[in-house]
Amino acid sequence: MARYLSDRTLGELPATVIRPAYDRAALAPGIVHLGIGAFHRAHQAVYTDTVLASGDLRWGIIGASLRSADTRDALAPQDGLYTVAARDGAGQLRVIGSSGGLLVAPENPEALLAAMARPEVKLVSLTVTEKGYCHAPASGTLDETHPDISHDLAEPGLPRSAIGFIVESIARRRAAGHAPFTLLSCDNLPANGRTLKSVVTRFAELRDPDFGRYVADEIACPSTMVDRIVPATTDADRAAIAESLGMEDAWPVVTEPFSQWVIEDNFPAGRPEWEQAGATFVKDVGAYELMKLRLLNGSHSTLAYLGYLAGHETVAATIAAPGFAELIRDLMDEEVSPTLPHLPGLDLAAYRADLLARFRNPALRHRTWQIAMDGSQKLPQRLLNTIRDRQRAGAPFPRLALGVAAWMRYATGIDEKGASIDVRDPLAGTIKSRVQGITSASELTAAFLGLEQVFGTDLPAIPQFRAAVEAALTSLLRDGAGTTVQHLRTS
Ligand code: CS2
Repeated sequence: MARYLSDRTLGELPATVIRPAYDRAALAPGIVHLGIGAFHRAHQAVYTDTVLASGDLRWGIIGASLRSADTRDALAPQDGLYTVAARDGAGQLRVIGSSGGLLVAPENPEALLAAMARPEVKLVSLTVTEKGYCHAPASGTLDETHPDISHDLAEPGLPRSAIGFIVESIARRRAAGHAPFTLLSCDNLPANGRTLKSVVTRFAELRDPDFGRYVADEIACPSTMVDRIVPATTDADRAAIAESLGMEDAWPVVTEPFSQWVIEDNFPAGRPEWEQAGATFVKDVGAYELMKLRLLNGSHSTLAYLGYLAGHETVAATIAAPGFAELIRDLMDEEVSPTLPHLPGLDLAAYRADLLARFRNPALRHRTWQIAMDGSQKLPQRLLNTIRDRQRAGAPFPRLALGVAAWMRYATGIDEKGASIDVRDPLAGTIKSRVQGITSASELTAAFLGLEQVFGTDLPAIPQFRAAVEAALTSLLRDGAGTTVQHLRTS
């Protein structure tokens, strides 16, 4: 029988593999994390692992999946241990031990609520992706018509959404006289702490206005900027890592060496000293967030849609194709950077150069299809808010508009060879019914711009915006993505 990674087999790993240097049995669960996907496991769980290794054992993580049992099924037999492989050529392997309990919310909502209500839990952190906030992406406010929100308001003791779990557990702590936890959003949303606070407060208010006031007054929601590129693990990754470990790991994560975490220092219930692992605590993360969302994620989404349409499977393959590196460089230099506030001590030119190198990392197989998911939730903070700023400044934005048009072209669900695209997006159904049978760029633009939850009411009313998107879409439909990108270079 295959040998697996576990507390029992840790001692048998090759000496080169870094492993938890603390007594895992002595960990107290100070953190409940919602959404234990690859990103959390390669980012916050690693920073926390370093804090635990320093001897502060108060911050063990109870990890919950809000949907599938996959992660728990893979990691529970391994006592929650897994490997992080940081790759850019050579790889370094590190086994992470910070995740202890693993819960699957739909199997047993009560177990998760009980964990979140434990007095030693000081922090509830989240990586539930943009759509997990059940908000309208254009406005950032709670979508009160969201089916999970209606459900969780009707059945507060059996929540489905992260928001429902958070609010019910706050109510239980309050009733039990436990101090509130701090809520830490680690998703790529603008002002993620503020957005989380707004949806949670509104949800609590809908339950009871007095409770809404309590949440508004008592729950701290620091904002964060999180950054590490973490593609979905492949079977080839599993095989290569098993080979190096000399044993199986059912779900390792593969990532880049780069990692960044900037956090607003507002933790009334206390916090781990993540600065020991390189996190930066600041008064205001706003400028860092804008820089990262607009430069990294804006470029990523643009590369994902155009790259997928041009037939490229990964980001590294896309950026290596003719015209793409120039497109992203010019997008960042000419259109995005002028919208960013000045950050003292930060060399923006070096940051942009690093980004291009990170996108080129050939050791990461980051699929364009993966990043293309949930575009309706991502576009506002990645591209549309930047366009708003450019428009206000009277400045052009052809490359940003191309990114938006590429999303539209992709979201029609048919690729350049006429094959169907597996579009994963909460609005996929709505979009499909809106664009059915439409082939002209102008009608498609109009159909998409009618999505108020994405574009708001301001953008569609701006003639320059409409015209730029329609021009880009015309070229994508007529010439295809690869040629459109190459022409940009020569035009
Ligand atoms: C990516 C991000 O999938 C996506 O949408 O743009 O997950 C990106 O890799 C991270 O934000 C990097 O920090």
